[in-house]
Amino acid sequence: MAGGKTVSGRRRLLFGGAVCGLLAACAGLAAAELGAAAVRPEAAPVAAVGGTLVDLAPAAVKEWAVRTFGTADKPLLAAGILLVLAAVAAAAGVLAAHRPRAGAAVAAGIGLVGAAAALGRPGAAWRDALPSAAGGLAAAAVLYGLARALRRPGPAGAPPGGAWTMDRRGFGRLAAGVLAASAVAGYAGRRLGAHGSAAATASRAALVLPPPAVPAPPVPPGTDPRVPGASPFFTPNREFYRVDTALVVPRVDAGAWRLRIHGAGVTRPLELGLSELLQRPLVEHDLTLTCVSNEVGGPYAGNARWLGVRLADLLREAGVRPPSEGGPADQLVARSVDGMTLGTPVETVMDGREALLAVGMNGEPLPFAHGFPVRMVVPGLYGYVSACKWLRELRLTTFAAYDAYWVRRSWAARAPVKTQSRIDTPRPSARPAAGRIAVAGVAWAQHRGISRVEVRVDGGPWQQARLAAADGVDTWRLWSWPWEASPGRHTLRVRAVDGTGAVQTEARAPVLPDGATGLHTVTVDVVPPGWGGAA
Ligand SMILES: Nc1nc2c(c(=O)[nH]1)N[C@H]1C(S)=C(S)[C@@H](COP(=O)(O)O)O[C@H]1N2
Ligand SMILES: [Mo]
Repeated sequence: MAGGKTVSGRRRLLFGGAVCGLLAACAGLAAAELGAAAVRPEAAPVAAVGGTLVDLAPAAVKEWAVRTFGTADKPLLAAGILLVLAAVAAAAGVLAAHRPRAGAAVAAGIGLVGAAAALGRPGAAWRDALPSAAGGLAAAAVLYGLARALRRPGPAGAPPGGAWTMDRRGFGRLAAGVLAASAVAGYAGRRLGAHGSAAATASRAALVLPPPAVPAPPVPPGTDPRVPGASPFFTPNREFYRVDTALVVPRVDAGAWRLRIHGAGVTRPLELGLSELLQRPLVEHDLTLTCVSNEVGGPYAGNARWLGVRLADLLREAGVRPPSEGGPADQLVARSVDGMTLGTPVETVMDGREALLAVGMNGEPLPFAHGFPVRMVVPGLYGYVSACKWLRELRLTTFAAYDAYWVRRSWAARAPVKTQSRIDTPRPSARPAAGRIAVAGVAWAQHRGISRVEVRVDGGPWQQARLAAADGVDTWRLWSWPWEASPGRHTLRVRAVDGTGAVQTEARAPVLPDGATGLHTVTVDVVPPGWGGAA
């Protein structure tokens, strides 16, 4: 046996090495967490690598992820990154068990990957590389130390030759120590990181929104018939859908927030803080926001009462004229603090509709997830071409000269909302009892309004649904239809007619490039009365 490695020695190097690699990864992540607390949460390695992957992913992959995982796509992405990291770390550990220096070098290299990703993120400064660099160094040091311990010659009489001869208990103690230190450092990093955004949290808590100079007209009675199982007219902020690329929700300190308005045709560039913005007259407006990634029947639509400054007024103040008045810019590019860009037609923003720089949502300052302190909303346009959250810059340019974020990823540059209708109840595959069943849902065609909704059962005629009262043309309209349902499997379909008289198309189109079309269809099994059906 002299000089040779035993089979069990090799196995120990393999498994012991992998364990060393995983422990080193824990130590590295914890060190990076501490570093990110000192720099900013977006600079943490998993967030930086995840953000890079989100930006690199082809539109089709992103669209598939949103469709398949919904809002769970972000935690799943993070979990995927951690799994890959674990695999690479285990491999580095096995290498380290044979060649400690080489293994440590690989660990440091993983840190460099994180650092490079962090440096490539929007708004990154050199210090954004620090969390990953610290993580890489910590991982390298821990891996080197553990690998050396693993290889240390054991007591006299044990087989020599670089096999694992350190006693298990000693190694176990070392491993437990590394784990405990990592847990403490990681936890401290998290706590300190939360403390770092305390100023933003406090600024939101302290923000008192001025009353609107132009309040929304009273909501007419009857906008919300409250059919059980159907969407409410106003979507509570907590339930409002969220679609964005931010793996870490930006928490902007309102006191430090600035907005810059500049570009082609701007004769008086503006730069404002929040208090200056709030000195302007505030307008209240009810508006349904919808996402271009919403499948027919999907959940990415919500209705809120927004409070904000008229964007057209601010643009006029800056000297901007729309193209119809000879202005040179036809595109308004909004940029967020996290580097997102969204392009909106200047003509649309200035045509008299209530395009707002919103500060309030359903009676409170914007939630962080919905763009605090200021976001844009424009009636009639999908969110990705209008609703920039965490806004920090408005630049006037042309569609010919500049493609915004989603346009570079094969989505359409211009995207007015398409007429859509959705059946909220009964749910697909429900088993309601035969008899009268309330079919109900929502229909939207922002800035055109909804004039009619029709429901069809199986191959029967289109029947007119009962429309709830309309709260203007920019919000969705609730509808219901009393169905005398007979036992058996039935298919319900819905379609809407917009305010111009155009009927929602049945033609199916995918969400890419400018929004899905087709009719929402729900199949239910109506059970004979007395069978205990359920919606
Ligand atoms: N900064 C930023 N703003 C953004 C996005 C984003 O990814 N980043 N997504 C847009 C999209 S695609 C939509 S549909 C709306 C969604 O707004 P909500 O999350 O408040 O519902 O925000 C828009 N504004
Ligand atoms: Mo969207």
